Amino acid sequence: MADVKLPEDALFLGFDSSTQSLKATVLDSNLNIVATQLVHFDSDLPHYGTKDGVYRDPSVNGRIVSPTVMWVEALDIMLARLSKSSVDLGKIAAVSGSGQQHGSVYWKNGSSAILSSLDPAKRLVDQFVNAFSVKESPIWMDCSTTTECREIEEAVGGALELSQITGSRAHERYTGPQIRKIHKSQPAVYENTERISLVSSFMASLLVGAYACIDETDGAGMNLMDIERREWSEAALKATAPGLQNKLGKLAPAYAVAGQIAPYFVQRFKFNKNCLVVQWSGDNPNSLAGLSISKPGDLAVSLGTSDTVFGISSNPKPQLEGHIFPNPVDKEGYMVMLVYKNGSLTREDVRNRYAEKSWETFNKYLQQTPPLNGGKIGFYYKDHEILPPLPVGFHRYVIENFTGKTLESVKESEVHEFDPPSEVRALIEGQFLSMRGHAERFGMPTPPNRIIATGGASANTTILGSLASIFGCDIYTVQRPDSASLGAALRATHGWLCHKKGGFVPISDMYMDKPDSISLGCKLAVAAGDPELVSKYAVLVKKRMEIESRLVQKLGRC
Ligand code: ADP
Ligand code: XUL
Repeated sequence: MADVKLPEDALFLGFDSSTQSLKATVLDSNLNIVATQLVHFDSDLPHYGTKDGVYRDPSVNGRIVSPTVMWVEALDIMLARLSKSSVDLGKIAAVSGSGQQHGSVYWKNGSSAILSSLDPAKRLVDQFVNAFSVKESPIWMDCSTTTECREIEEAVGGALELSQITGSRAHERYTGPQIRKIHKSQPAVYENTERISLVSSFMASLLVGAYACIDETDGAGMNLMDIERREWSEAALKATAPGLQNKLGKLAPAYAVAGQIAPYFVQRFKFNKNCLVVQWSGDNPNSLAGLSISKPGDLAVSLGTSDTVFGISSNPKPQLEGHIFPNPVDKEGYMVMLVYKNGSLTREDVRNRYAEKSWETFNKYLQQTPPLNGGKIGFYYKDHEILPPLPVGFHRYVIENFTGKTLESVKESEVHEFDPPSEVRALIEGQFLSMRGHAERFGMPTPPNRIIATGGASANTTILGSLASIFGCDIYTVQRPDSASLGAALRATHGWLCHKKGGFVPISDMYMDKPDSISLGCKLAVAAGDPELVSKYAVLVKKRMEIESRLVQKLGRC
């Protein structure tokens, strides 16, 4: 990288269009964070009436959507705020972003003309109100497509076959099943759609004023892409909907440039006309970049709206559980991931019911209850869960005579409710026991070298203490918990360098002369727990996985 340097006064901008908010991180050419900004959907855009950024449709089981134009208006507000801040938008050399994964946007026939002729005198939202054939985008929380999942799996030869082709079996939230549902239930709407974007490529399209490609990493979250060849899979396309390839456009690597910023942003917000828009990608893949996960023994645990566990792998084996995506900053490598739908919103729900609506009380309860919770195990699903696929419901068990050494002679009984402090511990331990059990089953390294925690709840070190005890490793955090927008800013920088160099360069080259950069600065938050406790938790993991299998057999998929 010696021959291409980042210009000294250049800035790099990363967005994160997530479930509850649009966030931004600005880096200088030393990769230090110089500004951050947030637009919160519920409170900054109350006229859409979302709760936690979404609509839960009471009339259709499992349908969860967000109004597409709300994401556009959030960009209007974000750019207005940034341009009024101390950030000189004219100095931004490149911009990229993260999108909540799997969510899809349906552009109405003729909308490319709107994109390419934006009027800088008007807000974006006023110009895009009529651009979408589907006004409410299905998002990752939706689980209304079980029928379509089974149809797609059957058409390609089974769930494992689909996983071997695309990196995952069919999942309700994945874009392919969502597209199939629209094609089947609203054929005229499907016909009236000229382009289907992911949230990531949608936001990139706004910035370049033309349809941006879907990047190969986020594209793996659709059940449509051949993960090895990084091309659309003919079998998966055929199983999903007719004429789909034309509506999806091309795929591009995450480090590629989607285009130059559209004249609209130059005129309205004083961006430099040479500012590059680097392909946007999914929030989890960009977090991988933001946390600089580059060793197979490192795991990331993201505690955001969803909870995710991810790491890297050079040769992962597609299975029925877990997901495989191309690594957005390594041309050959992959990332592997587990995803839970019941993350922060379920923690908030239990906090509100049992801990006086306060994180302080919640933490106090966690501190005053013993590790292993006296054998009290809980399963808390405020929303239909993904891992395991279980419907809404809370399930509680007490493992009597539990010494932590063996499961012989223990008796298990179902109970209605625990005392409030035990509820809090059962919720937190339950999630981390499940993560450990499923990570082991998926072949992720346990105990990991270390865990890097991110997402909103990673600010809570009491919660992280429990993570350290259960996984038996040190827990690190980064300077800011929004690693998805930080990762996007780093990927903007990486994409800029690749562009200047005329081809892919390893992201490690970008850090060589910046050993002190804050973005890399993970710090130890909690040291590894007592090894004896770690092995006691191993016994509890076994018990939990056993109960979980029984629950799945009894209650089935959502
Ligand atoms: P997103 O997935 O939308 O990017 P974030 O990563 O921003 O979500 O996380 C937001 C969540 O962080 C909130 O829903 C909130 O419950 C959680 N959170 C924030 N502070 C704390 C805390 N101190 N303890 C536990 N959870 C917290
Ligand atoms: C990943 C997933 C969620 C969303 C959250 O598969 O569904 O983590 O990306 O934004």
